[in-house]
Amino acid sequence: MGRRWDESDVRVRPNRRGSRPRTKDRPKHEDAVIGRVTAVDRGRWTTLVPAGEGLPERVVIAMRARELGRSPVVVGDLVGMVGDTSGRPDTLARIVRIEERETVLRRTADDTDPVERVIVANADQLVVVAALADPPPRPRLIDRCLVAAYDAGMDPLLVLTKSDLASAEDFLAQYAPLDVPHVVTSVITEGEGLAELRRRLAGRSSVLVGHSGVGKSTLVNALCPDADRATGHVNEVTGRGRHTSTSALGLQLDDGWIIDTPGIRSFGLAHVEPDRIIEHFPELTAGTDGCPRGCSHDEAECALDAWVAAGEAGPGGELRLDSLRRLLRARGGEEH
Ligand SMILES: Nc1nc2c(ncn2[C@@H]2O[C@H](COP(=O)(O)OP(=O)(O)OP(=O)(O)O)[C@@H](O)[C@H]2O)c(=O)[nH]1
Ligand SMILES: [Mg+2]
Ligand SMILES: [Zn+2]
Repeated sequence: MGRRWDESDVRVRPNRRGSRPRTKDRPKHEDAVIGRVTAVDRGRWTTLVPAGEGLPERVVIAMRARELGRSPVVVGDLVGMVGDTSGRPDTLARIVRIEERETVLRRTADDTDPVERVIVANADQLVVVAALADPPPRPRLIDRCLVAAYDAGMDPLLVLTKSDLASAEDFLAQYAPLDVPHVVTSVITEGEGLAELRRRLAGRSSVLVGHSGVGKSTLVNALCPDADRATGHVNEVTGRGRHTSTSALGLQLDDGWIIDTPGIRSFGLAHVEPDRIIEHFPELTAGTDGCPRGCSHDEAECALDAWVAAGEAGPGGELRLDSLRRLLRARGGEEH
């Protein structure tokens, strides 16, 4: 299954702002073998190591070396390993370093989870998955996921599932001014959506996020038949999924990677600066020159209102400003 990858597949490019790479110790272990983490389970990291030095592509299970300290090693990380990296049964390698990360998707501590978490590393596309029904879409959570994508320097893609149950039209209208690419899918009726999704995943490293029960694992199974990801039923009483997936899993596509994650209830965003969001509204950025220092861009003194009213942001400027404010507000407060 799938195309092999090697280190040349890891695109080298200047870190985008906000990817917050770890600076890391230069290799002490020159002979370390590089693998990509695909799963983490109770102190064991599953990695995929490309063919090399007479060995085929293989799955290598590893523990972390003590010298790694407390730094998290997450799905998507490229890690250097020493020890037994043969991938033979009952062997265990040691992770001695984490390669510099291109992106980091994180969420800050919030009411539902007191710990800041790095969710995945090195993904370049954040696929925000929402169901059109069962469970109903939660725009606020979607907005927060978009903010997280902008903050992490990842391209967002909105995937609306279960189109066999409800139409996407009304829902999409509120996203139109944001210009986020979207795909509408149904695993029941299949159709064009899944093919379009495949095209958008090609050549990329994508992570699926969304509420429990929206159909993330179902999508992954449709995209990679070997995945055999467990899928769950949406609870009829609460309308919520049961959190069928309990940990992240990286899977290789013919061309690219996809990471399935457990359903989230919230997305803590306390770490996100307003400027990181405004960067994604290029026609508005010049309008902030007239703002008072430290402007939140969501206050009476903000210069953006006058700028937009004067037509400086072009047609549709008002709707764009509304969307910007919606995302700015999405950073704080309650989520529904
Ligand atoms: N009608 C319909 N049901 C779907 C569709 N996609 C998924 N489902 C159903 O939705 C339920 C939840 O799907 P999962 O794939 O387990 O959802 P998930 O997002 O992985 O959930 P967690 O792992 O809990 O985060 C399952 O019963 C699926 O069969 C769809 O397009 N249409
Ligand atoms: Mg799942
Ligand atoms: Zn302002």
